[in-house]
Amino acid sequence: GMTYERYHSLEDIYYLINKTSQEHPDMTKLILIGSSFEKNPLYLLKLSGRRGPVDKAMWMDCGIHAREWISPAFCLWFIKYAVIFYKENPDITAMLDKMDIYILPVMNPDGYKYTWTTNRMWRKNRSVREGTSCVGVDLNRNFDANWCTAGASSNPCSDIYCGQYPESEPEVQAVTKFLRAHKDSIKLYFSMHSYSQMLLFPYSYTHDQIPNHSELFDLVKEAAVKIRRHYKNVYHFGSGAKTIYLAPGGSDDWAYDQGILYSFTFELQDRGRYGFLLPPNLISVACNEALAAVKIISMRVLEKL
Ligand code: 0X9
Ligand code: ZN
Repeated sequence: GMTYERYHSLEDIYYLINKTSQEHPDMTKLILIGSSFEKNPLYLLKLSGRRGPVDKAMWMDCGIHAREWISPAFCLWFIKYAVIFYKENPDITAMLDKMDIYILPVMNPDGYKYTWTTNRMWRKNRSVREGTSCVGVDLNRNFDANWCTAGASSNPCSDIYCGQYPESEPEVQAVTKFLRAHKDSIKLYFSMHSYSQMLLFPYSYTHDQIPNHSELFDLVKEAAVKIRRHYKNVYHFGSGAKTIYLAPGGSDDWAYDQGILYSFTFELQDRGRYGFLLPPNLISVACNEALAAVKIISMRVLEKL
């Protein structure tokens, strides 16, 4: 129905993922992995096929940056698609039969809430600290990956403030704790952002190439070609540092250095016409093309593993 072609408040998102997990108890599990600075819960939805345990998993987070509303909308879209099309669509069926999929729909609930109530263009979380009246840390600069070097700021008033130390933020702590505990099973990492239509992979903290650069390059290239064919939209692709900019302390680079060798950041629609204010009527195309990219990359990686 129309539910997923709208943006949802934080409360609505909690309600929707809870409802989906109750409607599909055989395929889902709701896991509380921690809480935000303001004590909003960080709920992870675990999706699995109707089968026995498996040793592989995929992770996807949405809403690291508060104003990027299409990102949480995509996580909800993906969840809905998975529960509806399991045993209908061959790709999602294979994915769920071969691996568990962990989805964090809103990694930055405090910031997301703030964009609904007070400032639509807020990016960071909402942590406060002594010595400054400026609020918030950029969660995608707070991971322990060449932390706070060029491309991040140590100024608490900056939109790319890296925080007081690596993993200073409870939202980042919750995610790194879970990923560390599951790093043997998690083979694929996706972080969803907007905007600019890019399919990125490590590194962003250095211009150096990762050992499997050409492998990941071929994967994102195939995904971009598919989006272009089916949706007529252009996505740029490549390593973060070369394709967008140098930016240390990011989740994708950290996950990669933990040994998750298939690690991606997607920048969803659009390319700047509406920017973060992507109208609701564009949600379905934005999500369907990103879904196509997630599916093709996941299917290729599963063939390799
Ligand atoms: O700067 C970012 O964090 C991301 N772009 S955004 O416009 N959504 O803020 C890009 C992240 C790429 N990956 C890393 N920097 N690690
Ligand atoms: Zn972002």
